[in-house]
Amino acid sequence: MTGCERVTFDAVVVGAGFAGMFMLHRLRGLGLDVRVIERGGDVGGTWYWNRYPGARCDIESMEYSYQFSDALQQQWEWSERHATQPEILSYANHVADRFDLRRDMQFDTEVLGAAFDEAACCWRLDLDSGDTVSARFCIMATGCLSSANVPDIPALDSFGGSTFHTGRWPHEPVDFTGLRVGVIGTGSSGIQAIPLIAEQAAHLTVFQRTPNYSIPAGNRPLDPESVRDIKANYAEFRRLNSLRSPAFGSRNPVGIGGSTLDATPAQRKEQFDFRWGRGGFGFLGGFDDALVNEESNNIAAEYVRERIRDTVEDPEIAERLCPRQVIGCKRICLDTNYYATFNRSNVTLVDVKSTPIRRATTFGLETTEGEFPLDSIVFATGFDAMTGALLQVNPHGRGGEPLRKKWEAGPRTFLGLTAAGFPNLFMISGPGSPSVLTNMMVSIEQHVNWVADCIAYLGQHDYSTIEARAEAEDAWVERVNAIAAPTLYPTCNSWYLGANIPGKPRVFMPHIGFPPYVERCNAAADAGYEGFTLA
Ligand code: NA7
Repeated sequence: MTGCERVTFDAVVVGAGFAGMFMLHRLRGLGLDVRVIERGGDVGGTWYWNRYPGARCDIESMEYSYQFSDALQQQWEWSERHATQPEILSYANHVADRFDLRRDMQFDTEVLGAAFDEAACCWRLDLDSGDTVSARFCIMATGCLSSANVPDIPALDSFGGSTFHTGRWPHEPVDFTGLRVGVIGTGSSGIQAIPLIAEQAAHLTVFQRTPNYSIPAGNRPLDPESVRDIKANYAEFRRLNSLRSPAFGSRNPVGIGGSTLDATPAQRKEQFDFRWGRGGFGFLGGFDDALVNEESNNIAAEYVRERIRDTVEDPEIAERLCPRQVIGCKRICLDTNYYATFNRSNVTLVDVKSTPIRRATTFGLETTEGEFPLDSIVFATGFDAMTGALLQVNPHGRGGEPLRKKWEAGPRTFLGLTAAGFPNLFMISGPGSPSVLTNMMVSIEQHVNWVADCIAYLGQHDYSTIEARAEAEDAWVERVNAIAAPTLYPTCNSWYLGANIPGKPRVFMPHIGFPPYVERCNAAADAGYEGFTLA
């Protein structure tokens, strides 16, 4: 541990969501002095900020939880198949209390910048409190979906009503009773919020740019017998999940497999009917080629379009709600009564692709078709995903190189955990790792464990720094692209590609496939951190 004597902390962790919380716990276990810096007022990350009506996790609750403590997973009781935001937040609070995490956390504090001091071999972080803290290790646990995207609507300042973003929802209750509300955006957040806002508001106008595929969530109270069954063998349940590409769903019904094209129409219908009725993720699981064969994909897509046409009474509105892109290219949404909401007399659907929003006015939004009077606008317009929060802090590495410059043409990492030129900086679920294509809790724990083990190794072998090698990073970027290229993922404008943010480089950011990824991370560590320079 040479050259780093003057640091304030051994490690600084940015973010107190599920990644930052577990990172603190693991590093404390190594005897490190750690400080977590969090811009929110408490723990929970995504679940602290996304308090909009209807917010729920799309991963099932028996899986969307930590596995590092068996006592914790045995004692915590989830109530529903898909947990609500308040329930997940109370889980985060329980974990913070149980492991006494808050005493090393600093809330309501934003990290404005971070720079590697080569002479002192430490990271210096500037905080909005005016303080600077230094640490040997800087761990960015800033989340994949935490930098809110608010579209640049001309004259938005002139709007006289209230505005909200789903990802920065107020902590006080929001009451839309008697109001005319506009929701912009029909991704997961919009699709969850729209049915509930429609029930409360006097009138709801939905401004849709691209229709999305949504499958019934099939949410329900958890069956006590199935909970007992999972808890009796939780470790095995976790192990089986970790062997699957998205790291969840080992209990989802097994499909026919093979190509959709080889199945008879009756077999296809049976699979899709069953999966649609069962609800939740797993709709595409009947066959193996939904995300690699366009024709097969279109059979599944057409099935969903048929369900939309069955549900929505006005055929013209139904057609407007029918997505045309590849199904699964954007993350599939799960809903409760989304399409049926468009049968309500107080709901209007506006297609802002054919009639774009021109500007905001004092009284509402003006499209090329006319003005829509509104009292409130809800932005369900998503996030600058995967890189947004990292680039906001914009760490400066060796030679003062800003991450923004290094990533000008798209993110470059080794293992989605580290970047060449940025010693002792780790990213939890960074671009180039499976992250958003998996159960995030599983990916978070795998990353945190890898980072903690790495830091322990450095201590045991008296190394001060670890840094990804440029050639290892180049090969990794190539690998992530090569895996994604033959799939259907690059065919639409998704946030996986950064295509939702004007000007963002179009690069497929996540690594597809959890098990081979974990194998690669473990192999690097087992070989004495192959692909890294240890100094
Ligand atoms: P998403 O999935 O990025 O959805 C954002 C929505 O907002 C989507 O329908 C966008 O249309 C729409 N959008 C974005 N910018 C605009 C503008 N300028 N005008 C009109 N419409 C716009 O974010 P969510 O918060 O719903 O979900 C994010 C993830 O959180 C989700 O996948 C789950 O993992 C949980 P577009 O499709 O870009 O045309």
